[in-house]
Amino acid sequence: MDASVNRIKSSEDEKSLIIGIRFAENSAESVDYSLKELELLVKTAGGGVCDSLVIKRDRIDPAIIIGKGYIDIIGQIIEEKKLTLVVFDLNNIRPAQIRNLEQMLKCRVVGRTEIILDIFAKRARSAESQIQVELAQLKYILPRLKGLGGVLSRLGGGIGTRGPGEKMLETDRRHILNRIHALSVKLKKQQSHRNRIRNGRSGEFTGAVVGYTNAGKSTLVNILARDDLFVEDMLFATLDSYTRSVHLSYGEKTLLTDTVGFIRNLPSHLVESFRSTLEDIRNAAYIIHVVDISAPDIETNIKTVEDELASIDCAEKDTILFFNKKDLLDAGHRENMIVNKYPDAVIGSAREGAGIDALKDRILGLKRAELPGANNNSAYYN
Ligand SMILES: Nc1nc2c(ncn2[C@@H]2O[C@H](COP(=O)(O)OP(=O)(O)OP(=O)(O)O)[C@@H](O)[C@H]2O)c(=O)[nH]1
Ligand SMILES: [Mg+2]
Repeated sequence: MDASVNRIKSSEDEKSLIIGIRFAENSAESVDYSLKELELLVKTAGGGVCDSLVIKRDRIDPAIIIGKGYIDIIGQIIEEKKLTLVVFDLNNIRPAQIRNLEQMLKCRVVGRTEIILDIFAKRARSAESQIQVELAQLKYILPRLKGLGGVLSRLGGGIGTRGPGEKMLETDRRHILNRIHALSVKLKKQQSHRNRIRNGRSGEFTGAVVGYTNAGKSTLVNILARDDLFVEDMLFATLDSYTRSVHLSYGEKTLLTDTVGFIRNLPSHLVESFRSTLEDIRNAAYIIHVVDISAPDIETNIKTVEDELASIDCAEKDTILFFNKKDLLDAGHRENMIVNKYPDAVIGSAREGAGIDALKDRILGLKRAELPGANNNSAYYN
């Protein structure tokens, strides 16, 4: 049986309502921030956000997530604004909850995970990241098959259902398991290819540029390497690792690998699937952690990245914090706070080239410290 027969058409103009759930322990700001991020995610996935709603709850209703009273309110918004999609700011919504809500609201319902999977599916370019995304989709879908009546045909198309995994519509569990197996074998081959490339560079001083999505990692690698990587004001512009050579000073260079961005609540299957890409971080001699200094919730962004780094055993690696997008700050208030809190960080702007020399000096410091007897404790601020 050809699994691609039922390929669905992607819809580029879905009009959606996004809904945040606020539990007693959540602050209004954190729920708002997460909802703003979800809005950007939906837009990146090609949809439009027409309205948003925050609903207070003590707990998730096992059948319909929210209370019955809200169903009418949401139903009215859907009708008035002719919406086609409701997106909950929740991961791992149960299939039964989706089915119940869709029946009551007469509208498609998805969660954060589906949106992120969708973006990854759109962004995946290399053979390796395409396999990784498809694997993540299938692993996400597999345990949900039962709740969907055993087949995937109810998905119906649109945001949250696109990507390589969409080929598996109307396909049964056995088919999906076979496909997962075949993809895993393919991925292993790709990974050994990547390992060979990495080993070829083993003598080089290589760093990894990591950070929250949209922090400016690719822009920074561009300016450091004077190269032309794909930069865009959207989440997850980069899904593949790229390695570039960067001149530090006379006769001294480093290799720098640009990596996929992190985000709060990254679906666990995706983290798992992108492990091989993350291997580039693990194998790096040092890390440049890029932080968007203008982001509303810097501390949570930093913590998200640090937690991910810890989960791949990279917490102890030499790390240079680079606070980017300094040009977006009005007054020096936030900058002073950063300097006080992170005295070793470099503050600059990849777009304007500020802080780049200081950053190169810091890298050079790390490189020289690798040599026996070297002494380099200097810190640079910009
Ligand atoms: N104002 C300003 N914008 C910047 C700066 N650096 C990057 N940007 C912008 O921020 C957006 C994201 O930049 P990218 O370099 O793609 O960010 P990234 O971290 O690689 O993002 P992902 O690969 O999507 O995770 C783009 O619109 C950049 O032009 C900066 O120093 N100042
Ligand atoms: Mg990037």
